[in-house]
Amino acid sequence: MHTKRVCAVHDLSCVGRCSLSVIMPILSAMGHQCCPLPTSILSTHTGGFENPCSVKLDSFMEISRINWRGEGIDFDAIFSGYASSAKQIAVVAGLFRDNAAALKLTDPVMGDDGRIYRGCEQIFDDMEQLCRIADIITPNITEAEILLGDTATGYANAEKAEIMAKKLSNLGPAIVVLTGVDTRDGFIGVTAYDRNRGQFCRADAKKVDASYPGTGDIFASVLLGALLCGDGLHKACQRAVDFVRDCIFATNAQASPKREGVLFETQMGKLICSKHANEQK
Ligand code: PXL
Repeated sequence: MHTKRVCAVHDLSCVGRCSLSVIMPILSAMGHQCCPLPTSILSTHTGGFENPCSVKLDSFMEISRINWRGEGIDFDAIFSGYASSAKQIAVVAGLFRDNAAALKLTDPVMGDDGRIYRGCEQIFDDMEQLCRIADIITPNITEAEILLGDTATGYANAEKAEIMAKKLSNLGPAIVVLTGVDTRDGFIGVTAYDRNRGQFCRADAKKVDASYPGTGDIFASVLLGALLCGDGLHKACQRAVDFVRDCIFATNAQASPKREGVLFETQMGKLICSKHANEQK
């Protein structure tokens, strides 16, 4: 299998274990080349730190896209997430056009637990347009509600999640993976809908009473990494759910502050794929 090249269009939050700080090591561990295109650089993420300082990279992003087009650089997958301007989302749409054959995964990062992340209100409509042209989207319940124009509650059980996932796939993406679903008593996980197969699937894990920033980014990275390794949708969802659960367990065991995110570093060995490791032999 040739090494897959992923363009990851997310912010770089220097402290707090989210976005590119977790995406790059995860995709690398899973055997893929990760080329970051930072949307912004922030001193910390916005969930739990007082005053992050940040620099938007809108012009840099567009120039990079043009540079890559001139160099004939293309990608097997485009993976987008947190964006803070319409211009940044337009660059992602440009990358989608430049890489027509790529797998296009959009995580429409806008909020969680019924609350909107700072600075994300102004990009709702542009994010919805981007979701329409993606192949896979991975919203949490709050983001799904925003995309569907519903009041943000942040809560859905499996039945409600199936209805939401199907509605979201009507916007355009063939696969919708809804995260943070109350799948069954005492469990939490994802509900996925594959429109081309007309099939739903679920993956879940025993609920732990804790939530941390960055787990959505970790989930989507492992999901994409697994799909690029050739796993089917259900297996890829379960691998991603299991990895997030393991990270949360490891973090709770050390009583680490919530805003520092999950201690994913200690769990990375679980992502290394023996298929890749044996290829040099
Ligand atoms: O993990 C989502 C995320 C990404 N980027 C930034 C964030 C957050 C969540 O708070 O603040 C900057």
